[in-house]
Amino acid sequence: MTNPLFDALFAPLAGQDRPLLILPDGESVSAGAFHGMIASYAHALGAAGVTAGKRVVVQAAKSPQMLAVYGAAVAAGAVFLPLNTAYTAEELEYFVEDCGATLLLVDPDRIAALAPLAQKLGVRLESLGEGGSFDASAKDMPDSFETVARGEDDLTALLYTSGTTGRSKGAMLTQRNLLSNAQALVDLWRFGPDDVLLHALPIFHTHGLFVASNVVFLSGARMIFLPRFDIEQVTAFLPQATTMMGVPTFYTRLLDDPRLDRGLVGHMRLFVSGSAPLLSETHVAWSERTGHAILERYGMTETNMLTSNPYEGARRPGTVGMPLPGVELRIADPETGAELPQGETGMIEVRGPNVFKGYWQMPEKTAAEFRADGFFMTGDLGLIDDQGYVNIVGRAKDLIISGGYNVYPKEVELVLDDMPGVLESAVIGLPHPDFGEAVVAVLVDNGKGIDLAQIESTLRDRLARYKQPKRYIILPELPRNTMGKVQKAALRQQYADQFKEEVQ
Ligand code: MLC
Ligand code: AMP
Repeated sequence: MTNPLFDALFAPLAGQDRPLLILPDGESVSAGAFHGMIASYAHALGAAGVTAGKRVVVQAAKSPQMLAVYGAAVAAGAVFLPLNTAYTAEELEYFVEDCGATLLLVDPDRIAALAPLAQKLGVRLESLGEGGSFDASAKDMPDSFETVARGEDDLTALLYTSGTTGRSKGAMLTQRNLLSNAQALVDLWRFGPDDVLLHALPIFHTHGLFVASNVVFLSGARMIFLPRFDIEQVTAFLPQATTMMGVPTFYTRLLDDPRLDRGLVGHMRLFVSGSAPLLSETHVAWSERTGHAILERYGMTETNMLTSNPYEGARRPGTVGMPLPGVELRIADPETGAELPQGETGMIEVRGPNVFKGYWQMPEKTAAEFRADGFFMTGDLGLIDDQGYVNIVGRAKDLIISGGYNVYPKEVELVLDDMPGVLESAVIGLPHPDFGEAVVAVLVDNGKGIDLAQIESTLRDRLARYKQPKRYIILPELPRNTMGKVQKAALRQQYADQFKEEVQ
């Protein structure tokens, strides 16, 4: 049966003995074995009631098994919904309920804690990984599977992204979105069977799942598949790799390590950075230390990758390069949508086969973010310079990007405003040497006294760790403009040096 994404990414792996995933213990999973895992998981999905179009939610440790469930979902025509492992049970509940999941896969040690939630929501709960019930079910299944027919417009994945209103939205990604982007990146970045990608990103976001993994599958490359960014493992494996994709924190952490030198990266041909702004100084320091110019690219959950610096030609620090082939990009007046002349700053708007289908069951929110001619408003502000490179100069959306994870202040403020003692709050991102930006909460006391220990303890249950403020500032009142709007820019300016002295 035809299933374009499966046929391009996973079908070619069948029967190949070559290593596909090299694991930190030196073991590897061959392409053929991975293809077999996908098939048996696809049967197990069917046994769990996951038929075409149904949602399978996975909140589990990064592992070959988890990656194979992605392949299995594509094979079965199901919708894959990976979740950050940092999300709390409360956050998880929202996603499972909102998407109407059929199956929830979690690490084996979380089954007992999540059983009541699964029962309440009527979702089937299974465990994934060593000793997991889902693996046990897959074990008895055949290692070949007839893929379910799918078209390019069919939904393949739902990735939730928070919003400025505080409520997360599920970005619906189709087969075409993922495939067109992977094809463009393989070409542009010259991926091929000789490549070994050092993969230290999580696989629950676009960067680690679609950009990194799909490019490897499509090009016949292999990857060193590390559970997370651990500096010891990364420095140990770099000499065997040809490419690495990372968020800027990967590069600043490596620059802080005395082992980083030209010898360590002697086998590398390409370093890619994205998901957050790479400081020019990091780009320059990296090229002085290693002789490599980091290739910075720009993307979004809703759009996959949008622009890239060139493979050949100048990779210009502080820019995100040119639109990918097939991607239309314009700079428009945020109010009117009128296209602005080259060099002027405005909203970055995009259109192309990479752009998502809309937000899950939110037609109004979807409509509000598209122009009538089909261009999607990214919420990023930028300009196109005189050499055609896109420069991101700011964000129209109130968003903090910390270590490559997005934090929408509104979501944190809603929780803080509910706390006893808090009259109101403003959550801002301040420059941080490790995470780029760090989440900081500015609080106003309502006269009853603010108990920070209680606030921290409540937040632990309600918000993922990376969303929790790294620091609290208590003020008698928030700065406001004449319209009564909180002046976050003034707060950011006033406290810009908060983390300057932070020792890593
Ligand atoms: C971990 N912590 C973070 C954090 N990551 N806090 C803020 N921001 C983060 N990103 C918390 C930990 O829970 C811990 O809390 C403390 O900070 C220090 O943790 P650590 O051990 O130093 O963190 P580590 O596990 O090493 O993780 C840092 C990281 C990781 C940068 C390696 O966050 C990471 O892999 N980020 C990549 C995110 C990503 O893939 N983004 C792509 C999105 S897709 P404590 O206090 O309990 O010790 C996208 C589209 C596109 O944006 O264009 O790609
Ligand atoms: P996400 O919603 O997690 O996919 O994050 C997407 C956002 O990350 C974009 O809208 C940008 O604001 C930001 N982003 C991604 N890549 C870059 C980059 N190279 N430079 C600056 N910002 C980036």
